Amino acid sequence: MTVQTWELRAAFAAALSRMYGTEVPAYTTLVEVSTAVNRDCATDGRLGSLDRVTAERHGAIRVGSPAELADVANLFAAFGMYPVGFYNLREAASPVPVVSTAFRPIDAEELDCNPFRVFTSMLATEDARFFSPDLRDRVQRFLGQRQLFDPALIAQARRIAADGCPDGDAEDFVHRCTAAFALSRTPIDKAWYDELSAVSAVAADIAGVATTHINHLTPRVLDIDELYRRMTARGITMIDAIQGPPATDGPPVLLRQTSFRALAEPRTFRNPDGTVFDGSLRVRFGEVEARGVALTRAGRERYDTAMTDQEHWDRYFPGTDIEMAAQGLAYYRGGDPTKPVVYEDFLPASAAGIFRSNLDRDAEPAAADDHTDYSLDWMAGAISHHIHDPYDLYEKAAS
Ligand code: OOG
Ligand code: NI
Repeated sequence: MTVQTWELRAAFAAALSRMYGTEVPAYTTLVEVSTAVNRDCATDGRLGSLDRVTAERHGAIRVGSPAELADVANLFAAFGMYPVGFYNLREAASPVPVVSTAFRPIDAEELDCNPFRVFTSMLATEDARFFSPDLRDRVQRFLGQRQLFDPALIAQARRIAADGCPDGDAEDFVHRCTAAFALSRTPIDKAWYDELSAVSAVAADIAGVATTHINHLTPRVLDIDELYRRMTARGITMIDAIQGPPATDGPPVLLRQTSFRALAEPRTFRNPDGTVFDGSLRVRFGEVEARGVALTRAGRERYDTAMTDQEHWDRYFPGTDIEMAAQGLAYYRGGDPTKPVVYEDFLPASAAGIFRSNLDRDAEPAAADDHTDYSLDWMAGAISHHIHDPYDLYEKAAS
């Protein structure tokens, strides 16, 4: 007998959540407050049942090379999580040297059973605005020598993606996959980490250490304004703003996110002379999200304009789902305005904002020309997986 894919995915999400809770204790507070907000929030269940919303998480991980991203794609495919969308965060108002995709379930039933998704970023080492040829070569050499995943684990993931996971193998497989994302205790080469930090804090987080780790694990709440108030009342410093659309009386759209500042976590470092010392790093933070209805291409265009003029939101978006549906701005199952299709993806401006807001400071990119060809097609080729277009998936969900 084989395990259902969604059960394997739910077990993986739960195991990562347990591990991350032991690594970042403030995460547990965030989950408690989120759970309480959801319980206290009257919900009609149209954007997901209370159980689904309260169990829902997205993770964020960062890798260094196309080969590492390909391994991640193969690993996540075993859990029924496939790449959706291409995010070029180098194009953001304040650029971050990564390109990203989100691994997630793509069918409505799979999403209903367990919607676990992981926003996955790859360091754009070819971007000359961040990496000189010399540094790029050294980063690529460093990345080429490390191994994030045991090749036997990736081979097993490929077998599971093709044939399913035998009952007896599930526990061990989930355990080994989870462990691959644990924070490493190996001392960090201080000089190398600092050299990369001078280019970009994200570059240091990715290529300054020998493994990858969960950067954050994000619970979903039904009322993010209330969550923000309650976390602040508990004395937890949140970033200045909620990213994404403003609070409105009308139907919630797309995705709203906020986070608390990255906490100093103890890490060990190694000096050039080989001596080891204790220090700390601030790279992991607690994020929370609220999800609304998925917008059509027309709705998304309108959203992008509205975001430049947030005080006048109601000039761009009507106040009811009925009007949203009638104007073709958002997706509803069978066109029925009482059945919104939930937005399952991310927003590039918010993602760049989330990356940024948690850096104490970051270097400005150099004025070099960017001759890279990172794109959705490039990424799909590099990982040998089709990258789904989110709009195709929403069309299908709405039909
Ligand atoms: C990813 C930042 C983006 C989101 O929710 O938009 C993100 C990262 O910090 O690695 O997680
Ligand atoms: Ni996130």
